[in-house]
Amino acid sequence: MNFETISIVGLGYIGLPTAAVFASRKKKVIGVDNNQKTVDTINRGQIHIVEPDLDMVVHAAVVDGFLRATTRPEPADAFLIAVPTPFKADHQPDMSYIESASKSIAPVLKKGDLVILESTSPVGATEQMADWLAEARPDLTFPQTHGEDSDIRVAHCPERVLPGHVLRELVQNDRVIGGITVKCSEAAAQLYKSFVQGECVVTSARSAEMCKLTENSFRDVNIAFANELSIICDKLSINVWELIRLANRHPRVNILQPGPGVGGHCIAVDPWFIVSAAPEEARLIRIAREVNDSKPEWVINKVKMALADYLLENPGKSAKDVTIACYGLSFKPNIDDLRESPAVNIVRKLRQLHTGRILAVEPNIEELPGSLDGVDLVEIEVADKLSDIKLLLVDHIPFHGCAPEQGAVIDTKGIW
Ligand code: SAJ
Repeated sequence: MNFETISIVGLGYIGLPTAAVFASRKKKVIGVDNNQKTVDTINRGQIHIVEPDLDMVVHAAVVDGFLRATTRPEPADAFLIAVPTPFKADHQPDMSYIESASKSIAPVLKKGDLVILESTSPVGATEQMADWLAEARPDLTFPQTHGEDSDIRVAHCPERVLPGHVLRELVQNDRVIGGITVKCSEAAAQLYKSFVQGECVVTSARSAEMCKLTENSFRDVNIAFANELSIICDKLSINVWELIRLANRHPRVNILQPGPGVGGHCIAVDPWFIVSAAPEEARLIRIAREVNDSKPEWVINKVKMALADYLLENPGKSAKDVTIACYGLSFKPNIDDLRESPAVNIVRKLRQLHTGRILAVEPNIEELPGSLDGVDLVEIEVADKLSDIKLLLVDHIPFHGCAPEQGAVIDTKGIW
């Protein structure tokens, strides 16, 4: 099999780095995205997302002529679909992006092509994608009906890179590859081996889908354990951070870190795909989601209690005289990504509840999102000086070792 031209559909946090890495291996890459602005930015050799070093790799790929972006799919030898799979209001997976991406590439497919679904997906999504392709192209044969003799090969290969380390992890991590048939898996493995230094491990499409969901659920369940411990320890007046350090000295214990909740587009989403597929059976996975989702409310209650204490100690004052400073807004430390951030939700809620001033410190951004109207973005020193209650939400490096000298402190990350 010769994959000379590779098309990546969806040029976001996963698709764009993947496109750039293929292009850096001198493959001809056609990136497809339905956002014209994104396409124009990339064709100028620039990027629209924040990821260390990605700007350089994309710039080189575009200047050297290996990467080009377009809004309309064009013929290629392999297609990688890397579009979002959010969940709907009832926590059911939203497959509409995969559906429209499949339907958009169907007209340009030709005999011998390989189609890979990279998006994190509910179990059965790859087969569903293959059915959409087959419906649109009755003139071609597909593996779900024609097995190893099909014209088109279809596989699932979930991404598993950590935002902030995408370029390194894309190359170094092992890949799980689930073809609808063995030949589908082999074709996909051959494609990835052009840049993956980790192992390409082959399985079925359904196991590959479940594997990705399992990885993120494993982390969610373990973070939920840490978050639940933090609430229990607070009730029992035990320092949870010390407790975890002590327990982790046991050679077979490795407790994760509590925090204000779980954010990002992955860990707080993917476990729901397991729950929706097996609602009766996925009891622990559902409860872990609920524990993590309820942590922001617990933090807000801590702030309310600190405010009540403050007013008790300062009888002349009312709530509107009290300034609350919130340290950190991103969904995890040392990034500027505010998507699905529990910190942002907490600050927004506090803005609605509190009549006094609310300050936010976020060293990684220049201006606040519209959802935080009425909050003032300030430097650390200003927040330290002006605030009566300090709420640490993200353990950014600049916040380490600078515990505020005055005021009530609520530290959700245990660094002060
Ligand atoms: N968090 C904690 N305590 C911890 C670790 C994390 O509260 O001990 C919180 C973070 O603050 C953040 C959230 O969990 O709000 C998720 O952060 P993360 O760094 O654990 O993961 P993501 O969402 O950036 O990326 C995850 C990764 N999955 C795993 O580590 C199993 C990544 O490899 C996946 O590719 C990515 O999800 C994805 O796209 O699915």
